[in-house]
Order: sequence, then C-alpha cells, then structure tokens
Amino acid sequence: MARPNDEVEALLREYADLIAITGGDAFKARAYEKAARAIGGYPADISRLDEDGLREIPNVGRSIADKVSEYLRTGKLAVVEERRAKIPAGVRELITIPTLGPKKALRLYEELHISSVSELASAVEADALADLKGFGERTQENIRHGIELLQRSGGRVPLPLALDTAEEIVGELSRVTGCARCAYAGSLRRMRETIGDLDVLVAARRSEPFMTALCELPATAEVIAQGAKKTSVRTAKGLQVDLRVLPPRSWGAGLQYFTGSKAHNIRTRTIAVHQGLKLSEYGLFDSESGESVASRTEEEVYARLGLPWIPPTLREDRGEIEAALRGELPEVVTERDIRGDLHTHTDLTDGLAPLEEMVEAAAGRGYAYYAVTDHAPNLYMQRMTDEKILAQRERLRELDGTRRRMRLLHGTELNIGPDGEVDWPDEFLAGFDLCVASLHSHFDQGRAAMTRRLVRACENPYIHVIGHPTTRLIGRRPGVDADWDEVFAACARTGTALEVNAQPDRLDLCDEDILRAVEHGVKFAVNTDAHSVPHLAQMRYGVGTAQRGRLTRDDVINTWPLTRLRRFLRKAGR
Ligand code: DGT
Ligand code: CA
Ligand code: CA
Ligand code: ZN
Repeated sequence: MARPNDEVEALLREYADLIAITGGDAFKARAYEKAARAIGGYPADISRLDEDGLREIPNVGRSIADKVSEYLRTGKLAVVEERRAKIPAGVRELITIPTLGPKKALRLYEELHISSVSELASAVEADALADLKGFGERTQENIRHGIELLQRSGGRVPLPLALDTAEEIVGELSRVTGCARCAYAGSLRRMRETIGDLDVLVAARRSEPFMTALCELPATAEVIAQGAKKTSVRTAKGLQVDLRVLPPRSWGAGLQYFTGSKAHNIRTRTIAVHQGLKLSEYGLFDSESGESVASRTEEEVYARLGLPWIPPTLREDRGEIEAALRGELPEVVTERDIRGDLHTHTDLTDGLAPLEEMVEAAAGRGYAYYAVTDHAPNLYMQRMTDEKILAQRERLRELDGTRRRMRLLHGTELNIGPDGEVDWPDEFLAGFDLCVASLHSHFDQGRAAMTRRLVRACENPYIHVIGHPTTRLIGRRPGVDADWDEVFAACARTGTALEVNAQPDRLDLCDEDILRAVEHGVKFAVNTDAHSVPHLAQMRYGVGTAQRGRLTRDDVINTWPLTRLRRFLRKAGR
C-alpha cells in the first residue's frame, strides 16, 4: 500500500507545479516542494499525526499542516481541485520534459492549446512552435531532445512503484482462501531498472477467486481481460498487472518460466530439448512419454537440466548459463552481506534528518559501520564551512560506537570541478575517514576533458569513492560522455572504488557499466546516498543492480569487515 506520506508528497508536488504553471509565487511553489520532500522522507506515518505533530516535520508550517490535515480528513485538497479545473493534467505532464519550465508550458497551452506531450511532439514535428516568441531554435531543439528522453523510457515504470504495487497485490492475494503460493515474477524479480508490467503468480487449485480478487482490489482501475488462466488489469497509476494461476505442482516451472528473461528461457528450453525433455510453464516433461520429471520448485527444474539454481537477477543470457555449466556461477552479493552505507547526508546540508536520527536508523538496520558524507563547500547552495563540518565531526566522534556498537566514519561528498579539482586542500581532506567525490555540474565538456577530469579525481589520494559516476537520471538525463574504459582502468590502478548509487532514479553505475568495470578489476561501493531515513532502505535497489552486474562480496568494499575497509581507505600516496 502506498504510504500516506507518499500520497501527500505527490499531492503537494502537484500543487507546487500547478502554482508554478499558473504563474503563482515562485517562493510559494518552492515552499510546497520542500514540504513535499520532507513529508515523503518523514519516517513516521503522517496519517497518525495531529496538527502539532505535522508542524514538527521540517519545512511544514501552519498553512501546509492545515492542508495536509484537510487531505487526510477528506481525501481531497480544495486548492488543488480548483487549479486542476483550470489546467488540464496534460499541461502538468509537459513540465516533466526536462528543459521545459512551467512558464513555457503555460504559454504552449494558452497560445497553441497544447495539453499533452504527444500533442507537443506533433507540434514540434510540424514546426508549429517557430512563431512563438521565446521558442527559438535552441529551445525547440531542447524540447525535441527532452521528448525523446521521455519516450525512450516508453511507458515503463520505475522500480519503487512496481515493487510497492507488487508487494501490495501479493499481500492481498496471499490472504485469499486456497492460496498455496503467491509471488511476483518477470522483470521485477530480475530487478531490471524499469518495469514494463507486473507478472504475479498464484499456486492454487481454483483460479477464479484470485482473478476476481485482483479485479476488485482498490488499486485496480481498469480490467483489461479476465480469464481462467490469465487476468490483466491496469492500476490507477497506469501499471499493467498480469496474474496467472498455476496448479500447485507446477509452481517451480511456472515461476521459472514467467521470471524470464525471454532470452534466458530460450537457453533453458534448448538445454531441455538436447536432453530429450520439454520445458513449459507447467513443468519439465519427458518428450517421449510426456511424463513430468520436475516442476514443483525452481531448484528441481534447474537441477534436472544439470544447472545450479540461478539467481533471477542474472537471468538475462549474459553468460550466466555458460558460467553455471562450468560450475562458476558467481556468488552474488546480497542485502544481508552489506555491513554499512558509505554515502549519506544529514540536515547539515540537503538531507532532511539530523545526524542522530540517521545514525539511529542505520544502527537499526544492523550495520557494523556507517559513513556520513555531507556536501563540501563548492556546492555553494549547501553553505558548508570548515567550522560546520568540524563541529559535525566532533559530534560524530561522540556518537561513535554508542548505537549497537556501530562504528561511524566521518566523510564528505566532494564536488569534482571542471578540471578534476575538489573543494578542500589535502591537509584538510586528510582529516576525513572517507571521501566520496561526484560530478554535480559541467556535464557537457566533451569526452576527452571529461575523461581527464574523472581520472584526475581517481588520482587524488584522498578520494576513495566516485559517487554516481555517470550522473544519469533514468528517463531524464543521459550519463556524461567519457572514455569509461580509461576511467575504470584508472580506478583499478589507484584503488578508487566506483559507486553503485542505489537511488532508484539513478542506479549509477548501471548493470552494464558494472560488468565492464569488473573486467578492469575495479572495486565498488553500493551506497544509498540517503537524504532521509526512509532512503536508507533503498539499499535493495543498489544490491539488485550490483547482482545484475555479477558483483560478489569481494568486489564490494562495504561488505568487508571494518579492518579490511580501513586498509582500502589508506590509499597509496597518502
Ligand atoms: P517487462 O514486463 O517488459 O518489464 O519484461 P518481462 O521480462 O517481465 O516480460 P513479460 O512481462 O513480457 O513476460 C514475463 C516473462 O514471461 C518473460 O520474462 C518470459 C516469459 N514469457 C512471456 N511471454 C513469453 C513468450 O512468448 N516466450 C517465452 N519464452 N517466454 C515468455
Ligand atoms: Ca513483466
Ligand atoms: Ca507481462
Ligand atoms: Zn550525495
């Protein structure tokens, strides 16, 4: 179930957008955006808070608290309804195009009656924007590029929405009488970075109660097709869900089949054929007698094919079958192997929670160590100073070891400047236990300059981890252009780890980049880059991505015991 916090976050963001589109006070729009973020990141369920409780959330004042309680009480927010009536939903969709601001979106609507991305795409195509003041060649080009990025994500949804929906549906269907097993399969089980549709499986003798239950779920907005074997619905958030009900004895075969990928299944079916067997969603059968030889569990099915069980995140036909046949399947890292998070923020910069709360929550996750890495002074809007970071260090040293004996590392997230330079001089950097360094601007330098910039960061003896290395934002911004093989080689040579940033809209490095970097012998850090307490739980997306990149414990520095990690942090040249 979506948390009330998430619902309110979305609503307040919409309100902020609507204020901006209708030309309202920019300051007010920004205040709502900040409140939205704070509420989304607030650890407690806001539907249980009274007005006073609400006002304790950072960036939530009286007027916003009033609106939140109005929504919690009535399920509606009058001011949003009013503005929705004036502005078609599609106009708001326009501002999801990177580089298209609210003012331009409103003008497109008022002057050309454009109220959706596809209408805008046709207008650009027909060169209908040329006469509009302020929409010069460059703007049009930006819009064209932005639309392309949006369309490339092609209606696929981000992991968190898919996972939340899947867990809700699996929870509901598991409660239906007669349910022997229930799970999600498909690309979500393989943890692809975006999801086309959900594939939910049930093992039961009768299918009808489950098909009906799915159609009647509160999340279901539309029934696409209802049948005895398969039912498809669409949720209110536009996600398609396919439900299949299998006989309990076919559970393992069904799970294997519908987990995919298609490419992986083609390989397993071929292996079956070579052994005189036939593999389907119902089981593995002897081709001649038709007798079932394995079907109850995935392990049985793989074993009968002469293969070990293959983790779903590897099932892409990217060499996993060959490795399995050779008995060299990597033992991929799991969430339980993670001993600490090495890139996190507090409210000293742009995080939402104070140091104490982040530390408490991290200890609650059972971590052995935890690094705090607030932004350094060169991201000017964060207003970091030497005094502030040293005061934080002092407080952190006091807290060190006091929460379930978790050890604290004092770090920072440096900004890699256009020439590879960073925020502080060496003497000052030497005082940190760990430095992450990331790109935050100047993304269009060209390949050679960008490569030099990143290599120089690796060669800095005080930089241990390159944060979100490509800076891509899934569906919104491509990664920077660099000679990555050269960067990966520099990482391996200098003992600099690459981050697998777990934020679900980043997942940076992505699986394919990881596979390439591993070839160079690079080490990795799987980090959440948490800006709030709930973000710490996003580790699962980072681990999923690391698995898809075939990383083992040995490849990931934050699975190591602290003594080994500390050795890694004593980088050559220091
Ligand atoms: P998605 O939904 O685009 O994110 O990706 P998947 O992998 O979830 O694809 P989907 O939903 O079309 O099908 C789920 C799995 O079911 C797929 O990974 C393999 C299996 N499957 C579905 N249709 C076929 C088919 O026609 N042939 C084979 N071999 N497998 C299929
Ligand atoms: Ca699917
Ligand atoms: Ca499907
Ligand atoms: Zn960060």
